[in-house]
Amino acid sequence: MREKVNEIFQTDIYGITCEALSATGDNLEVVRQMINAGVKIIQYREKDKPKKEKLEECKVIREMCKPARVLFIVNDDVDIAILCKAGGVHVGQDDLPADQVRKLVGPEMIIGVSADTPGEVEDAIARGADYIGIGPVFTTGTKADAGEPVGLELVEFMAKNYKIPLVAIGGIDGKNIIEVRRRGIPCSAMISALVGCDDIVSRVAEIRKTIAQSDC
Ligand code: 3NM
Repeated sequence: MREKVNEIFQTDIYGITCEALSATGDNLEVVRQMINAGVKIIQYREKDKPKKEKLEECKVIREMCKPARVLFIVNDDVDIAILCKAGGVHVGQDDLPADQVRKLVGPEMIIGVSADTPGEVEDAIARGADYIGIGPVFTTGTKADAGEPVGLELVEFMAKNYKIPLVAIGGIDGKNIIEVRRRGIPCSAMISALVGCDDIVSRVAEIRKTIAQSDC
């Protein structure tokens, strides 16, 4: 997968789990619906579950993603990503740096890093990150410590100045995704806009219709 990272991150929607916010109350159902909706990148993100439980869920999700050719990424837990043979792992600024993560995960796994300043992006690139998550672009209620919104100007700056695949995150929904795309980042990560609805397949179809009707 890693050699195809540029191609993979041309996709429009990067889905992220959050059981507490999900309409069905079940991560596996959320993932099943995301896969049926044609979402091609799915991240497992659970802050409050015991690791043992997270590993079991991730093993099941990995098996669901494989036949659908969906890139499965584990948030934060490098050990779980290795153990469930995920396609990728995503780390924040307070987690292990990408060059150290690489030593643990080997040459094949995709490493994503959250960064919200040019300095953080350049550091992550120098340490061998494969993609960068930028946010929060808009106000979000999903991540308490996300900080102030970085705004669309930064999205545009990052898109113009860095060749590495970028993912926009934070407060993105079926409407403002168009603004993010217009500023040059094709791939948007979403939690509440997807997991919070009963029918993720219809929601994704609606978002894609809006994208198709827009000029970007
Ligand atoms: N990371 P929603 S914002 C997980 O800025 C996460 O790095 C962020 O949730 C960052 O789509 C965020 O519901 C929450 O706003 C995204």
